[in-house]
Amino acid sequence: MALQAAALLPSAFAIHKEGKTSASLKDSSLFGIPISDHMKADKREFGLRKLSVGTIRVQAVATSPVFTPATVQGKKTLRKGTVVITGASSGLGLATAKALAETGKWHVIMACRDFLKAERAAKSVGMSKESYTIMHLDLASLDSVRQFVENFKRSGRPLDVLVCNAAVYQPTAREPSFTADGFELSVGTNHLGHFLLSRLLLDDMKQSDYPSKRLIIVGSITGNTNTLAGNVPPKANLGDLRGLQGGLNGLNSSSMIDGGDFDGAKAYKDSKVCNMLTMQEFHRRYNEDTGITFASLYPGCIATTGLFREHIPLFRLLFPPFQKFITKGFVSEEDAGKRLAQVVSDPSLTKSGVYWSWNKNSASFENQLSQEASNAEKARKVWEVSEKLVGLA
Ligand code: LMG
Ligand code: NDP
Ligand code: PMR
Repeated sequence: MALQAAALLPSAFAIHKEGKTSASLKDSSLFGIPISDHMKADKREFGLRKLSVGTIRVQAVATSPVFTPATVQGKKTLRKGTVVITGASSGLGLATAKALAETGKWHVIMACRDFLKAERAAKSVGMSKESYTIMHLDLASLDSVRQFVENFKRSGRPLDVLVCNAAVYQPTAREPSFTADGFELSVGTNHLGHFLLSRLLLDDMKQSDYPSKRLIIVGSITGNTNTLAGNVPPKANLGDLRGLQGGLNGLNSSSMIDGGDFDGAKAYKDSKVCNMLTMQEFHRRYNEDTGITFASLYPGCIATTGLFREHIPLFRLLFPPFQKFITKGFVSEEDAGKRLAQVVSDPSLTKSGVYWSWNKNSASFENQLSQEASNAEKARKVWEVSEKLVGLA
């Protein structure tokens, strides 16, 4: 298939254009993080860089799968890490891909549903063509997830870090829509697609010889009812999981995890609770045996991303200034990308089972999850029901 063939190309239609200007940042202290001397070099990788202006190039180079060669870093020799980022075609995923690619220490696999959009996005932020590979992944189809995993394995690359970042949010939908497998779209994409992906790729991560292997699942404050943001209605609540158990198909079961009526904003928040619970369940089951770090995070309110594309225009107009000037929770895409890039590669963020957040000075800290989002029993149940739904049990 065209897409699968394309998925193995490191770079196809390459369109260079001037990148977006970035929001201001206090470079000296890297958003105020106290940086101990020995960490400075690593942290500075995520400082601001100028983006290149280029021309339109068309290129179709078929390469055989390559194992990234070792690179020399000062005295130590460490090969380039390989990081898979889902939904790297816009917003947080793209900004993270850019931040990691420009360190020269990472090869980014951009796992995206729209190949051309991803290619344009990579070029638009100035990522060099050797720094990334785009592979097709539609999380709203379990077949596509399995196909992606096969393609990745065939590429021969090791898997060092997996970032489950992609998401959809349908705040204005009156009726649910569904994935190829008949799951309500937000939970199907944000949770179930990622659940299958990360389960299928766990063995590859185990086999990697990279010094710090990580599985990162992006969470959010809005799924946490121990915060003000998490109390804006509709609130996340997985209830007794009766809808999830029934397959979220809206026919013989509710499309909502708790069995209630469809609400797109709630479905998104519920999916984020599942993401945060899944991270903790991974930690409990696999951290000790595998040494893999499992982490989640709230990167800040990135009010300008495509996540709000389905919201009404008035919301999209007012939301960024509201977050900037009233809640002060706003963070630019670029700064949020640097935060997630830290969770991917900062040598000081290796603790597993943690939900990272950043304070006003942009220093990272271990945050407290809400009661539901840290309920071990619920995490186990979500895991067990999910593995049945995706065909793993
Ligand atoms: C729903 O509406 C939508 O229907 C749905 O489609 C989806 O978008 C969903 O969550 C997403 O939201 C929520 C709606 C109702 O909120 C609104 O957006 C309406 C706005 C009302 C405006 C109020 C004035 C605020 C002043 C700001 C002005 C400027 C700019 C406008 C910006 C617009 C962008 C938002 O929400 C409500 O019911 C409103 C009341 C919400 C308050 C919730 C807070 C409750 C807190 C309770 C206790 C907290 C305890 C926890 C302790 C934490 C400690 C830190
Ligand atoms: P964007 O919409 O900009 O990015 C979402 C990405 O997910 C896009 O690349 C999109 O692809 C991709 N995607 C959507 N559906 C699928 C699918 N079926 N298969 C593969 N990829 C898919 O939003 P954000 O960057 O804001 O969101 C990124 C993450 O950050 C999400 O997990 C979100 O929950 C989280 N987050 C965001 C916050 C914010 O304030 N924006 C706050 C807290 C957390 P395409 O480009 O093709 O549409
Ligand atoms: Mg919120 C107090 C701070 C705060 C923060 C950090 C956020 C983040 N929000 C806050 C407060 C409020 N919001 C308040 C007081 C209101 C009522 C006016 C409010 C409203 C609101 C809406 C309607 N907020 C929203 C929406 C959305 O549609 C967004 C959403 O829920 O997406 C699921 C959203 C968000 N607020 C945030 C963040 C981070 C989001 C969106 C993204 C996400 O959680 O992934």
